Amino acid sequence: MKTILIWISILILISSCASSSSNSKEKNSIAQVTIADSLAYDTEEIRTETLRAWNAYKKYAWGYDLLLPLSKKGFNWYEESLGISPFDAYSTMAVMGLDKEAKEIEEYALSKSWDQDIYVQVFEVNIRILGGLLAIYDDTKNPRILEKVIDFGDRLLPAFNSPTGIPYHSVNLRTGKTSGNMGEGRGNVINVAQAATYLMEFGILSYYAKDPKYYQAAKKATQAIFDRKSEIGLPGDYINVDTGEWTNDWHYLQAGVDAYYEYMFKSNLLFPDPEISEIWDYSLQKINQYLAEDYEGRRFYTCVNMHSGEVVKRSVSLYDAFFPAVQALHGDLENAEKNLATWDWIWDKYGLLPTRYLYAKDSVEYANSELNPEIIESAYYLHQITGKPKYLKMNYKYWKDMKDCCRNDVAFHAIEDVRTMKAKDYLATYFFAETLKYFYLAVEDKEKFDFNDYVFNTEAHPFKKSNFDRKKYKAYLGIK
Ligand code: DMJ
Repeated sequence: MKTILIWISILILISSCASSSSNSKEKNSIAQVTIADSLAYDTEEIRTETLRAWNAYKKYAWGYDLLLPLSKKGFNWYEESLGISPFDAYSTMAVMGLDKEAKEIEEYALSKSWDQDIYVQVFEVNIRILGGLLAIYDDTKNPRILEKVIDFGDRLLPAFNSPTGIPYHSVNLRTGKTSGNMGEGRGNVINVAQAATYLMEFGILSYYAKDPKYYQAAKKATQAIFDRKSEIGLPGDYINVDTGEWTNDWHYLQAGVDAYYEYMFKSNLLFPDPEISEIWDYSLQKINQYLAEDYEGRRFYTCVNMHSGEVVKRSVSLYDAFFPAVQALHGDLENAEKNLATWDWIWDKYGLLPTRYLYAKDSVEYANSELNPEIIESAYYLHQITGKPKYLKMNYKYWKDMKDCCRNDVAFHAIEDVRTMKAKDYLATYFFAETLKYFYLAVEDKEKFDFNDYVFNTEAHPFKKSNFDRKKYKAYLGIK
């Protein structure tokens, strides 16, 4: 009986959305009522699915970085485990009220030693481990967790000791030695996202440690990229950390650049810094001028040459689908809605997003799809910001499709090819941090989690704005 009622409520929601046109009357008209009607069911189901996948990680892969859900074993990124999944999972457990699981992860974090003789990728461990640890501290205020966070942050800092202030690709957690990762002869080259996605975690760490050194390192890296923009105001995509020279002259919003923009905007929401917000305002104008392309009636953000601004490839990647969320949060709803409409259109072609899509050829370039969160994140933001029910409907659809193609007997798995839906033996750590969380928050009660109270890092760890005192942050971060 309950199931029938639930489905009736979803059908009412979907048909209401379909019949309401995109005029202003749509705004707020059905959203509240229908969300309220279907709330209990949806949060419940997503919570149950989260627990199911989490218990599979615990059973088959506890202590490893992540779960291989088809072969049912653990997998590590490096020769020693960092145990990444729990750090990524904590804030999702907390948001879902899974207190026992959250407590277990807090204990696990306390037991973890970072004195490991391994080279770790600074970008990836910053957003997942440092971000995850900060989320635990933000939530618990456990001083022993703060010691762990500071210890981890201190082990990343040597990566920023380069002639340019741009971090090296990898750092050894024990020795502080650094390394590149681009292969023989390419020198210490990294992409823009790896170079300059630190303002949020390092800002929060500076705030809690009351020590500006972290934020200042992150800021220097962001400024180092921005200062090397071309004559038309665009950065490239790959840069030599030692010389500051661009080694590739393409520019886009795809993985490799994406979070550089996300952080120069979002960090200002927690820690307003005029020098960073100026960089964001300038950059956004350039994105709109050079990357936005209307092609056959749809909005794309394309790949251009950083010097000429000419289109070099009509390609988009599923990572770019984070940008409607940023546009909407910035207040540019017109472009946010156009942009997300394109992503939803691509989703409908395949029932998932392929990793890379060539829009002028209407074909897939990289066909894999790995439970990524970006389109869900943007639909969640746009629903919260506009109140339009069509964005909630989108997330229902994505959830249903993802369950159809990617759910197995123990958890969820990635897809090797969206055209065949062949399963891939991989469950990325961000599935716990981001994908499940955004699905859940899309239908969560505003009284339990108010979107307006938080800023999410790029790995969806939520930080409450009111935790950061507007009178103190400048001193703690060293902002003039
Ligand atoms: C996440 O790890 C982060 O959001 C990152 O910034 C890029 N995208 C992946 C998930 O797709």
